[in-house]
This record gives sequence, C-alpha cells and structure tokens, in this order.
Amino acid sequence: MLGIFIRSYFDRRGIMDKKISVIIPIFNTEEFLHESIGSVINQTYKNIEIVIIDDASTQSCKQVITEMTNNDNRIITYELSDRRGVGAARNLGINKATGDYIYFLDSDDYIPETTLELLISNIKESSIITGLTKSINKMTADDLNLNEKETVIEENCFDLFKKMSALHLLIKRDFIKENNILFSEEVQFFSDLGFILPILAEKKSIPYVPDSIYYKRTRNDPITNPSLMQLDNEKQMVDFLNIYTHLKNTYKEKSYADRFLDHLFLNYYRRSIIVIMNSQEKIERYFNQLFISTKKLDFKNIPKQNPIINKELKAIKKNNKGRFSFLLKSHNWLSSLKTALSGRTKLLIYVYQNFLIKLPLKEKTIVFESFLGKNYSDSPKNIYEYMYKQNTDYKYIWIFNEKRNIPGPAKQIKRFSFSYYYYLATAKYWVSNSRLPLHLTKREGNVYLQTWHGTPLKKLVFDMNDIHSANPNYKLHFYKQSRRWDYLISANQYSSDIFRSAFKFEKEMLEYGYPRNDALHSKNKDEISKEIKQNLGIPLTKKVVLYAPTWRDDEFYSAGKYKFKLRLNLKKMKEELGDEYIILLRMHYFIANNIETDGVEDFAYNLSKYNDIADLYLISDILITDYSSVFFDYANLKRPILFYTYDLEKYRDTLRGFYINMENEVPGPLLMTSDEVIDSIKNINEVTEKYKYTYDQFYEKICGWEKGNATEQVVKRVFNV
Ligand code: C2G
Repeated sequence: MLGIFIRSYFDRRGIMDKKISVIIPIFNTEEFLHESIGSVINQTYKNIEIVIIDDASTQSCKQVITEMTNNDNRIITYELSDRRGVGAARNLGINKATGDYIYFLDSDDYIPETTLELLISNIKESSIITGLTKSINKMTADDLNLNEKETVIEENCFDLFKKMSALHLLIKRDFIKENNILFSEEVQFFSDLGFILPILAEKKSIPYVPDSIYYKRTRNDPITNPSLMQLDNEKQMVDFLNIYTHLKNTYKEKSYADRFLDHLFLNYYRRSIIVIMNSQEKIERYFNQLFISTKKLDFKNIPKQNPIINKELKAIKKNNKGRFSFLLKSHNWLSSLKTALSGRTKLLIYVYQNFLIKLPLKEKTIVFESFLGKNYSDSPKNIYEYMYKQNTDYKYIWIFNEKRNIPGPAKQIKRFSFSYYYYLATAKYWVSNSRLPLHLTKREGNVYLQTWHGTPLKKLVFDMNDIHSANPNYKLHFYKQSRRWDYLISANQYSSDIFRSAFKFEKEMLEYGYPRNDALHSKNKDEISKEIKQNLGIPLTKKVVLYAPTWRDDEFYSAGKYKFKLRLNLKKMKEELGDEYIILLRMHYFIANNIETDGVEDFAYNLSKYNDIADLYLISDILITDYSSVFFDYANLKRPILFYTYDLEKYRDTLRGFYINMENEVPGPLLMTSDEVIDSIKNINEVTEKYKYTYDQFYEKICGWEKGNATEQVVKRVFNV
C-alpha cells in the first residue's frame, strides 16, 4: 500500500526515470546471498541495475550467485579470476555501472524494501544522501517491514563517516566521476577511506534519512567464515597506518578532511593500536611504522585529549621508542588495574591472571566440575569416585555453587570464590563436562580433560548455521574455550566424527564409552535401583516413567536462564496410568522455572534438582524425552523410549537441525500429544515390539563401545592410575 503510494508520488515528480546502480562485491558469502541480493531485488524502487562483482569466490558460492541472478535481467555479474579485494571490486563496479546514482551493499548485509525509495525521493539537488545503519546478527521478518515516516535532516560528515564506511550512501555517478572518487586498492582493510575523503574535502554535511535503513550483519562465526574486519588485527593496523599517511599527504590543504583524519587516527590509536601493541615484540615490529604515521599528526586538530595518550603520541613523534614502550606498558597496567578495582569478580580475575598462575603448579591436584557447579554428577563424578577408591595420592577439589553432601576426601570450593581461582590456577588437572570461563587462562603444564555431557542429536557450535540463543559471541567463545582441552571423551564413533567437525577438536579423543554410563552396565543394577528408590521415598510397587526433556534456545529469561512449559497433562496421566505408574519429572539444568505438581503430588515427583540423572535412568522402566541426549545414554539399558516431540518442526528446522533423522532412526515413536504419550505407555509392549529392529540398530551404533569400564580406561590414560 505504502509502496504504491510512494511510487505514484515518484512518478508525479519524475524521479522514477533515475536509475540506481547497486554494486555488490561478493567473496564466499553464499549463506547470506538470498537475504542480501534478495533484498535488492525486492526493492519497491524498480529502476535499478544490480552490478555483482564476484571476487573469485568458490564454486559453491558461484552456484548460488547464478541461482539468484538468473531470472532478473537487471542483474549483471562480473567474475574476477583472482581475488582483488573489496576496494578493487567496488571500483570495477563503478566503472561498469550505467545508473544515475551509485549505491553499495555488502553481500552479507541487507536492506528493507523501501530503503532505496526513501533515499532517492529525498536526494533532490544534493549529489549524495544517506540513512541509518543498524547492526544485527540475524535477519528477522520485522527487519523488512515498511517504514511509514519520511524525515530528512542534515547530518555533519564528521559524525557520519566516523565508522569509515561508504555503505548506505546514495551518490550521483557524475559526482564520483568529476571528483575522481575511488576506493583504495592497495590496502585490504579501510579501502573506504579513499572513497570518503574526497567527499569530506567537498562537503561538511549531507542529507540523512533516518527511516531509510541498512542492516549490517555481525557475523557469528568469525572462525570458519570471518568478515573482513574479523580478520588479523595486526594487518588491519598496518593498513590503517599506511592509508592514513597517504591520505594525510593528499589532503593536507583541505582543513576539514585533514582534521577528520587526525580524529580518526586518535580514535584508532585509543581503541586498537594500544591493544595490538601489547608486547615488547610488537613494539619492536611496528614502532617505525607508527613513527612514520604519527609524524603526520597535527596536535592542533585534536586539542582535548587524555594526557597519558598525549605523552605517548609525543614520544612516538620524537621517535623515542624506549620512552613510548615505558609509557604504554604503564598505561596498560593502569587500565587493567582500574578494571580490576571495578568489582569483586574482576579483581579475582586480575589476581588469577597476574599472580595465581605464576605460583608453583601442584602436580597431584585435580579440580572437578559438572554442569557449571550445579550438581555432583556425570562423568567427572565417576572419574573422581573411581580414583579416590583406588587410594591414589591425588588431591581432589570439587567446584559447586552450594555445599553438597558428597562421598570421599574431596575439598569443596565455591564457584567464583577466591579458592576457585586459586585451585584452578595451581592444579595441574582440570576435569569438566562443560565449558570453563574464557578468562581462566590455561597455564603451561595444565592438563584439561573435557568429558563433555552427551552424544549429540542437536547440531552443535560450528555445525549450526545461525545462533538463536542469548549470546551472539557463542561460536567465537566456544572456539577459544575449547582450544584449552587436551583430551575429549567420546562415547561412540558417531560422536567422534561430530566432535571433530562441530568443535574443530584436533587433539586426543578418548574412545572408550562414557564413564557416566558404566553404572548402567553394572551387574547389580537391581539392588542399586532399589536403594535409590528407597532413598527417594518412591513406592517400590509401582513402575516408573522418567520424563527428561531438553531446553529451547529461544525461550529464556536471560543468558543461561531458560523457561520450560510442561505440555504433559499430569492430571489425566494420573487418572489413566496412576494405578500402575508414577512419573519422575526431570528438567534440564538450564531451566530456571519451577514445574507445578499441585494435586498430583503422589503421582508426579519433581526431581529436577536431584544430583545425577544416571540414578533416575536406573530406577525407571520407560523414558520420555524429546531432543535431549539422554536417550543415547538410556539406550544402554535397552528399556523403552518415547519421544514427546510436540514442537519437532520448529526445533529441527528453525532452532537447531539434527544429526540424525528422527523420523526413522530413533529407537521409539515420535508423539505429538499428551494423549498419544498416555496411549503408548498403556501399550508399551506393542511399542517395544514395533521398534525392536530400529532399537537394535541404534544400540549397535551408539552403545557398542560401552562395556562398563570406560572410567577405568580414561583414568589410566590421563592420570596413569
Ligand atoms: N540432562 C538432565 N536432565 C534433563 C536433560 C539433560 O540431567 N532433563 C543432562 C543429561 O546428562 C544430558 C545432559 O544434561 O545428557 C545434556 O543435556 P541435553 O538435553 O542433551 O542438552 P545440552 O545440555 O544442550 O547438551 O552433545 C550433547 C549436547 O551438548 C546437548
């Protein structure tokens, strides 16, 4: 509706006859092209040509480009045989463009459908106009909604170009030609500066339409598929210094542009150079380059600056490397001290990194943690119990959030307390089933045994396309955290293959089965089970159903605190099954809300806080789960499994994706309603019979390595006990 209105308005004003050339350089961004090129194709302003410069992308990317561009004759693609970089690609685009106006889009970004209309309808006599750029890490339907307002303000170029980007400028092609505006080709980074400076030399302000939006994607996988600015920061610095020096020479007579460059330099120095030059070695390597650039700096252009930085810049200008080095080190030391003093945890981290990891290494100390200190469980528990029962001379430390009643000689420490940092800094061994915080620098001599916490069904880390969870830095952080692992336990070949790709793990995989599953193969399962039931006060006369679902990435209160809505009709279950069964409710350890059992207390037992789910496997006769890895472990018992997958499509297609085909590879039925669950329990013998063949195949693939002695083998390999 709005599109039609704007179009007829254009027609009246004769704007529609102006053609816009949208230039899109592409280098291996196939997963984003449907969104980026698609967003241009769908623009409500139709008089456009799309100039694609394929900067020597891979075949798979070329294929997507062809698919995307085949049916639209407004698109022209130029292929470069060797990679020339974004600056050269855009220059080629300018050269080939035939439009009255030029617009640049990066191939991983996208624009709402009215973006170009809003720009061109407001450009009037100006030769250049821009709008608002927003950062975003994934596209949602809302991002593409039409804007209803159309305001224009004059914005000063100093502020507009602070981010050093030529994106989202609509600019007359004649203006580019007359002023000989080109991107810098000799640098890989900051090539936009060469384009921006001639504009700044001519203009102090340009019209700005805040309702015309450009979405700039923050890539969530800087390891496998980094954007340009996620690449090597030392190379970025060298490029910055080169281009700064070159442009200072070119624009010294243009005071506005000259002042802009010095401001950029100061900001870049504060934000990046100080961080990059964090060692004597780097100072030695880059000082001369820094000196050559800083010689060009005019202090009059940056009058009000921090006195510490002022002194450093003066030392560089005087070519006094020794003084600069002294000043920079004191500066960095002072800033880290300032950070340290800003809070208790920050202080402890500072003490850990600067002092504790320099204390002597305790060769015979092992620190254990399971599920982020939430309970005493999983493979770390089995490894610990096996070791202390062998009477070894190791000292054992367990990390918990709250004090626990646990067997054996272990010392308990509170997560994130001083002792936590002290023991993690000095213990030779770390044993954990999940990730440890990034700030725990791994010291020389440390051995980290990562037990992991499940055979994967849901796609993990680098096998996931997009991240729908609370933290957009997930992949980068995971990568850094997992570089510290020395050993990783895998329970089956299927997991080993996945861990190599999903975690990019290249060190030693321990392939003996899961220590946590040893108990499931124990000869006296029945006695152990009876004892557990008695301890829990569960009737010995009834059969037990265990419901253990996983968490949903998109349902959370805040990072790490997830919600779960119970979709089982407990009242009806009790009515229909209560004579024969009771049900144990076991929520995932991320779930923060309480599950209501009012009115069914003698049928439904909430054991979400219970230490170790392995005990619950042992005492149950049937498992109900969804996409949780619990079924891989439970299969060791060869007991019936039901899958209550009421949100299968959303979970599989939108949130995660799976490694196996749930429809025909899992050892039990996929059930969509609470009634179907009740029905399957009533007819459990038939269900078992029906799934026998699939179950046997599954058992072979997943449980084949498990012999009940994984703990012993892991301990022998890592601790030599
Ligand atoms: N778990 C539990 N109770 C639940 C769900 C899980 O005690 N209701 C425990 C089980 O030991 C399970 C582990 O937490 O194996 C991991 O849970 P998943 O539901 O599989 O989810 P997630 O923590 O995302 O781990 O490779 C495995 C994946 O990393 C999945």
